[in-house]
Amino acid sequence: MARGKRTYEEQSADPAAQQMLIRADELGIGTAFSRADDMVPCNIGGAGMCCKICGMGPCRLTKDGQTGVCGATLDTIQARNFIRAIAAGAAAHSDHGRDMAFTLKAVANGEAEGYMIRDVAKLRMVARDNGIQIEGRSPTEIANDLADLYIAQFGQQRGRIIATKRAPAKRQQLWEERGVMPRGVDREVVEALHRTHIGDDQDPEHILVHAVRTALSDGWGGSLIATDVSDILFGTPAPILGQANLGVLKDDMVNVVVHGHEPTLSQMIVAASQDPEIIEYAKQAGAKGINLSGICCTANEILMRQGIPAAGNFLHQELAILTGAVEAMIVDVQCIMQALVELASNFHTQIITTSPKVQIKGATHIQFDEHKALTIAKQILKVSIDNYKNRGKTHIPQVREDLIPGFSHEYINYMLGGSYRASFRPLNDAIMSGRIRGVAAVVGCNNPRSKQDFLHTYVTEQLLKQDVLVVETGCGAIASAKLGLLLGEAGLDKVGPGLREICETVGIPPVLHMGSCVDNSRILTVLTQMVEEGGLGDDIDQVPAVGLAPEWMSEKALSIGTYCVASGAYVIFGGSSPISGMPDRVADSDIVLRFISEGWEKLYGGKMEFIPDPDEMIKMTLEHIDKKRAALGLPEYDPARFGRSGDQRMIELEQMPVAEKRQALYGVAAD
Ligand code: NFS
Repeated sequence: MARGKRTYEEQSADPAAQQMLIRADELGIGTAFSRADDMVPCNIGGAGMCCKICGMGPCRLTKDGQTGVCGATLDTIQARNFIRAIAAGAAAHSDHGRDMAFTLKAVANGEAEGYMIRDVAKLRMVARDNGIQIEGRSPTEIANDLADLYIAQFGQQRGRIIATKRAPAKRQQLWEERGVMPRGVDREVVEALHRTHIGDDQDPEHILVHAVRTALSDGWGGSLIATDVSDILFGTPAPILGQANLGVLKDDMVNVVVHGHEPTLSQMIVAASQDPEIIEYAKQAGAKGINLSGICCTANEILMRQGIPAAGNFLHQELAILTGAVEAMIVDVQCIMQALVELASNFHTQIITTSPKVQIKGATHIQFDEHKALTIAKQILKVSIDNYKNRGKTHIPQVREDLIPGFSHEYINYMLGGSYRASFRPLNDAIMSGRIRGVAAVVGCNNPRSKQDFLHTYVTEQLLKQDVLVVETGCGAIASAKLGLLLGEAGLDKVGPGLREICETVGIPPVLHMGSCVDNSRILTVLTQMVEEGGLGDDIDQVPAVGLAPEWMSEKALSIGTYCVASGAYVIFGGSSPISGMPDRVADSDIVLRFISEGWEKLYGGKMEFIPDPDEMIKMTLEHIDKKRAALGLPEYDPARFGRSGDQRMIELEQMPVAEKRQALYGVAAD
């Protein structure tokens, strides 16, 4: 049925989502999908041409040569809008990292109920790499020092964020030369706000220098710290079986959905949900037990560590409640729609906010405190169980897919060589020979302005056919999971012959789920290790790799894109550009847009482009990969050259007549 401006099929590529959108209409309930149809985006603000940083405006610059009341030119306004978005994104990721570091400190001091140091090996490795003495010291002693060191990175005023030392040597030198080496996380974010206050930095290129420094404080600072500490406290991910989509909700169990980002709470909810006392409590309420699932990046955190199913990605948060089967949605920080509370009032679902930073009017607030984590997690679960009796009719779409997430860089390294010879050599060799044409990171959000999951999965599938190995994080990874691309056997018939051979040999799916959005730091580590392994140049900008965020919507995505560019990557965003200008109406209103592409490429070897058309995205990705291959002197990619030694070939050989098989295998005719 067509309604509003788009059909259900135009709103989402996911059949489970389509079912729930029909249900929403039957009930007369709006969702982000319908609100996006009703809300025409402001074309002036959308193009970055509106300035509202002071009370003399807002100033909308829509004519050639026009300036704001203060005299600000269009390019200055666009650069200011852009850096403010990046600063907000960097702040969000980094504040998450800060909280993780504080939790590590509390664990080291024995003050964090329910937590422990799960990955002592990673603790020791990270501590050693950061110059902390590890010999003869207990894990808590080491963790104490590491927590202090990491906490200090946020408020550090001078010097450089310590994790930047993990980048390739040449890249570090480039950052020093360009004046973008981040000093401290908070300092860069604060300076971004200061510089964009009325009457401060007014040279767009100069503003964008600091945009790069701010983003680097996220990627090689806050996010990297978040990933390190999460692994130390909750375990470094390794492949595990999981499931994704709304079909993971269960009719006969108490459904608790955790949504947000920080693993501190969700990990404790996982632990509490396995507590016999809580399971018994659920049974007494008439349920078979507790069924935990996740939405957004908190889903990724518990999916890749414990195999807890993902109910969906960003646009599934409302759809999960529409099933009528969710007793409680427990949220912490980031990507939580305010609409949840109003939507939930149509059902029995309780929205429970938990962060001291995030409250929503109408939601139940049970504040989380890592010092009493397990107690609070149990309290939250009891409130959820008590709500089971209020459940009405349910509509759970029976749509779910298996997946194997958990490809941390440590595991990829191990998987390529085993514990005997863990190494990135096989991956580099596969790229150098041309079996793998290059690597693409397909990451980022859902955006209701485009068909949910379509851009992610279309781009992913097309790149796989071109022998491009795909790594994914965030909501993009959940999109591919829902389509069944994160399973080896399910995906291999869709990939190119050379990539297939590698996947079969190593035993990996062609799309590697590397975690949540802060775990894009893992991708930086993989790229660095590929460089250090040798054969693919001496810096990240030489590796045949591209980053894509086809359905981006959050400011965090802009920060990620910017630190990836500054690290040397070509980054393609889908959808619209927040600084596009309107070149058809205002000449040269795309100066900033051009600068972050051509200008940044000259400065950092990476560039940022906004390309709405998925086929164009794929074309540009492949052109870039081939350009980088040629610059490295690697053989031209030729799909006909490989693919004759994998599992598929074995099946073909099995079916051949003996003589033909001898000829194929040994090059000799039958006797
Ligand atoms: Ni990333 Fe994760 Fe999803 Fe986008 Fe939001 S959940 S941190 S921002 S919407 S990918």
